[in-house]
Amino acid sequence: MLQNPPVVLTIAGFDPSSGAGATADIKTIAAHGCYGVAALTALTVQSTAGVRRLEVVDPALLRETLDELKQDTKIAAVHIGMLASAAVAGTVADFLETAQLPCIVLDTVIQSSSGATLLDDAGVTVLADRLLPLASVVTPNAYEAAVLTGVKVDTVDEMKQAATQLKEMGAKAVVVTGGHLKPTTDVLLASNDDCQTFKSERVDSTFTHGTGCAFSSSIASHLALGRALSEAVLLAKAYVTAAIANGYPVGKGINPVNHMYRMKNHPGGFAKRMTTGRD
Ligand code: PXL
Repeated sequence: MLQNPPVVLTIAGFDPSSGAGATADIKTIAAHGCYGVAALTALTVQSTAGVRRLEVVDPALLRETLDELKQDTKIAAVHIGMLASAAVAGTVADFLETAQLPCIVLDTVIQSSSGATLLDDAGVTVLADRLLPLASVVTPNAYEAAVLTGVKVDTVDEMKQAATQLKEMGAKAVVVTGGHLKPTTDVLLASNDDCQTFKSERVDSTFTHGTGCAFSSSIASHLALGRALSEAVLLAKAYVTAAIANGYPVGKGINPVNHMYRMKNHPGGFAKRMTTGRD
């Protein structure tokens, strides 16, 4: 008998171009064979050309959505992306403090790659003080690690130091991503203080919109499927690298990763495979 796919909850903003944010997370979660549900924190006006404006969701509406999903589904993992404001970040912290949910992956979204602010300064304080200790793992990039720790984060050694500092601030485990490095290098500092580095060749591609969301949602999906954190990070890095390499131009700006690249292996698509039972 087929087992039901585990449910992964993403708490994230809406990017209408679906390169980043909740709709991109849902694609990533589906690509891993999990079932995605979403609670929106903000609406953005954006395309591949950049973020124009954002509108924060009413925190009461977000809380009702979270409570509704929690009482209806068995959530196997939680992914947290863009939070927009201190009020929204506080609402998510309030919910998680009582909800007792497993495998919480906190992607510390602060700024878009085009430079738009996606979390206000008061929100960064709530994220650091309240959400960091609630998460099973936090996944800052080098810039976010620098904002959260207050120190420069550029080299692999600095990424390791930042990860140690984030653990001292209450994080259980930390992955600092170094997509800016050549080869790209991610540093995992596990809960038992084991430190691993993950390297992959830098893909020469501009299809990089949404890499952080895809990486953190992939980790959440692997944890939901019962994998250990170090395996989840290894597989998530491989997923994002392939998703960048398989990108195609949707718009005129920084184009999205191809979340569904694995479907290319099935000529005729999933519909044929599901109706015939053959690839
Ligand atoms: O990549 C960070 C990010 C997360 N969530 C939303 C976004 C962005 C970047 O633009 O728009 C909704």
